[in-house]
Amino acid sequence: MSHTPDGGPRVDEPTDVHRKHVKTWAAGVPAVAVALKRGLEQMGPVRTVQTLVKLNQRDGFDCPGCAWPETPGHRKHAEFCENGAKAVAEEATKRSVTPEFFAAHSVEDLATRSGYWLSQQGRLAHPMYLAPGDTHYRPVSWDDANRIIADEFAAMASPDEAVFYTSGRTSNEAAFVYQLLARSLGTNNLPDCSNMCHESSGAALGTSIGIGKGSVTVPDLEAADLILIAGQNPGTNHPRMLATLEKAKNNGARIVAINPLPEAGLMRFKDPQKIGGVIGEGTKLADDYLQVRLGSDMALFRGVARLLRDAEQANPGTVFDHEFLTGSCAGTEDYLALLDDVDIDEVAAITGLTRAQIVDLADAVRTSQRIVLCWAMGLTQHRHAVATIAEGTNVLLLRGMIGKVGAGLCPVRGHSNVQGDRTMGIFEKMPESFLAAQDAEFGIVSPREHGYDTVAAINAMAAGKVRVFMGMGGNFVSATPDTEATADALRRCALTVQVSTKLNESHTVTGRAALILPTLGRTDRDVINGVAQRVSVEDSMSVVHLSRGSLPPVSADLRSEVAIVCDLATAALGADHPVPWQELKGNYDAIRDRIERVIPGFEDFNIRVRRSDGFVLPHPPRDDRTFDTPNGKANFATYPLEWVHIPEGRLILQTLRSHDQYNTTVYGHDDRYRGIKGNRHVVMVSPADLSALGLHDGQRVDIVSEFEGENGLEERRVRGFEIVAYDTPQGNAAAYYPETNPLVPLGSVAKESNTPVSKAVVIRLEPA
Ligand SMILES: Nc1nc2c(c(=O)[nH]1)N[C@H]1C(S)=C(S)[C@@H](COP(=O)(O)OP(=O)(O)OC[C@H]3O[C@@H](n4cnc5c(=O)[nH]c(N)nc54)[C@H](O)[C@@H]3O)O[C@H]1N2
Ligand SMILES: Nc1nc2c(c(=O)[nH]1)N[C@H]1C(S)=C(S)[C@@H](COP(=O)(O)OP(=O)(O)OC[C@H]3O[C@@H](n4cnc5c(=O)[nH]c(N)nc54)[C@H](O)[C@@H]3O)O[C@H]1N2
Ligand SMILES: [Mo]
Repeated sequence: MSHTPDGGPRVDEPTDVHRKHVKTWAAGVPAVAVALKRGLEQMGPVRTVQTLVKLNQRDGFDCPGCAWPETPGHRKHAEFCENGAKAVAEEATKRSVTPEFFAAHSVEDLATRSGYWLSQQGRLAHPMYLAPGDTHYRPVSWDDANRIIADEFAAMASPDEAVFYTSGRTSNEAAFVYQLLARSLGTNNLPDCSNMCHESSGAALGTSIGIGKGSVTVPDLEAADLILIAGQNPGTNHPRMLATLEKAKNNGARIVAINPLPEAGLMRFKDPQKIGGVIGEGTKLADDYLQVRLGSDMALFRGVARLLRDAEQANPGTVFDHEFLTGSCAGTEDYLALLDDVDIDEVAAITGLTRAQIVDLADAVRTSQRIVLCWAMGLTQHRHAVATIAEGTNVLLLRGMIGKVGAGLCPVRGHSNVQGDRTMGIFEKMPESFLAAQDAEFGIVSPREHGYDTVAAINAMAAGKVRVFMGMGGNFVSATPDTEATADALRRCALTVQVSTKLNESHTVTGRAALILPTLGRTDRDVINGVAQRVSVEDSMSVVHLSRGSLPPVSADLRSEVAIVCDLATAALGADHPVPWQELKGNYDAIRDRIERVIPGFEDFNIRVRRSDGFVLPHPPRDDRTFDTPNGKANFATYPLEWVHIPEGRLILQTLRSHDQYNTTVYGHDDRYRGIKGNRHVVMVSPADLSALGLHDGQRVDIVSEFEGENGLEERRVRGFEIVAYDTPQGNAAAYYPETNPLVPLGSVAKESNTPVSKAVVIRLEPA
């Protein structure tokens, strides 16, 4: 893991921080240089050319980097993106992890290495088995691996002793057969990375507008006149979004960034594909930068709503979209009544903004005609995340900003197919309509009782209720909260199975037995029965399109995720099971035919997905302003106002991504835009807090989190972090994920969505 069991850094990790200038612009020439360097290091010249020209191309593969869509009609031009290129280099590396590697390194040895070291070893090349009591993984045949899992399934007292986790890179086809396997076995235990990611968005939007997905397209953003970007760092995590923002800007949009940190990518963009981006100043993005305190966005949105209401009362008929409110919304009066209690000076105190900044924002919202609200983890990973997102939605509803060109709600997804996986049924509580349709199609009986989400799965493992844990991608032990507690929970399983491309910490923290099943990635050629297979994915804006890898796999022993699931299902459920697993495995078109018959919106799937830009799934609010809620209306939410309180002498810590990582995969140690290089064990603290706490820049500290546990006040500790004085609001701190995951308490979750609260951890700093 990224820390020793007592919370210190790993021996192989660099510990000296090099300070650089904090950047005020993103991309440009350095981005190209870094991408090429990493590409050449990992892939060599031939694969670098082969991959980078195929990225997000019509006949190429979907970038495993993020879920930002391609601009329709433009997929023939390579859209350059530094972090997309790094993601590809990481996957398409020529290095490989062979059985000889595992013979040389015991699991105990591997467990002392950092995540960075593990992933640098290269692509997993052979199925490996760790037998009970063994010290080393040893090679195993695919047939034996499937038999080991099938035997363990057979030994379960109930199908609910199995847990099937999914990370968001899995294709639609693989996700569909994977959930079909879980439900054929008889369990809905299908936790996924989304439970830690945009679950709060799905929960809020589901109640408010009847569908948990965003309502805008790229052309909408380009046509907007006001774009609010709250709790998102697109310069690092969705770099291709910057090109869209630049276009919107050139079309006259005003951009407002709402973020505790001055993120370079929100300030200025130098497009490396344009001469102006190479030698010029680039394009200014955010017109206004609102440096809010962590967890204060709900108060800000409510303050804006109050000012809108006051303006409407002063000049009736000029602010609200009355036709929309009367015809399409419910709960408007209740919500407006709630605004009586709002005091703008209090909102200023909560957010850390000035009254003038809040009034300015409200004026912008009042006078703009096409407003888009974008957000990501800065809103979703709070205790009151669902209420916060619902509040932002309320503001847009007041102005009728949904279901019209240039306006709408834009939760920006993370993993490249996390949205598609959910559409395919990766969810512990899929609706009856899905289960009934699937049962009718296949002649199975899916269980109806809801399964475990991610946090519930950890609790069940800790309670000894889980026999088999299977991970379809991802890095469960590092991505989840409360690392040591989660690790102990995983160790209680009889068997842990990881379907993976790269070595990670979840291969070193195992059940009594463990399997590593190496799989093909997006960039790899996938040939079954002599026919090249293609998979499909759904991006953040509900566009479904094909992806085909073309690189020769690093080893002949890799299998596709679809093949792995179908062969396991055959071994576990028998050749005469009603689902024709081998037929599905033999041709992915057959899987798409089934998806078409089970899931609405996939009519003529195989035909439409072959069109150059794929096709867009239905979205009632966006398509025709209809709302698939129980009352058929868009609903105003009326949550009590909440924000994050900062206890005396304590700080609120957000855990976030550096510019040089993909979730738990650390690409390198250069958080270039924030000017922090060489060491990831850092904590960013405001100069004002440093003097108040008697600490100083460069000092080594332990970070201790404090929370109310089952046994009263509990703490967690990580050691050896270096303080970096940084421009963050007073009372707020920031440090990298996953190094700080041990600090996030398992019991600290968002209401309704059960998402771990990774952006508001109460901490104190103790000099080391
Ligand atoms: N290169 C790269 N790309 C990625 C990923 C990656 O790790 N690396 N991860 C992918 C995944 S799975 C996801 S979910 C996305 C994540 O994309 P982001 O959500 O951009 O990721 P984070 O690094 O968690 O950044 C959170 C941002 O929100 C701000 N923030 C934190 N708390 C608050 C708050 O209370 N209010 C406001 N207004 N702002 C706040 C932080 O300062 C930071 O700028 O990126 C995806 N793309
Ligand atoms: N403290 C804190 N915790 C967080 C977050 C945070 O902001 N703060 N963010 C949360 C979020 S938003 C998310 S999405 C989760 C991420 O949680 P996960 O999705 O579980 O984690 P990743 O690091 O993306 O998974 C990386 C691993 O996936 C495997 N992999 C990569 N590509 C493929 C593939 O094509 N197929 C298969 N089978 N395997 C593949 C590789 O082995 C790699 O090691 O973490 C969450 N945890
Ligand atoms: Mo995510």
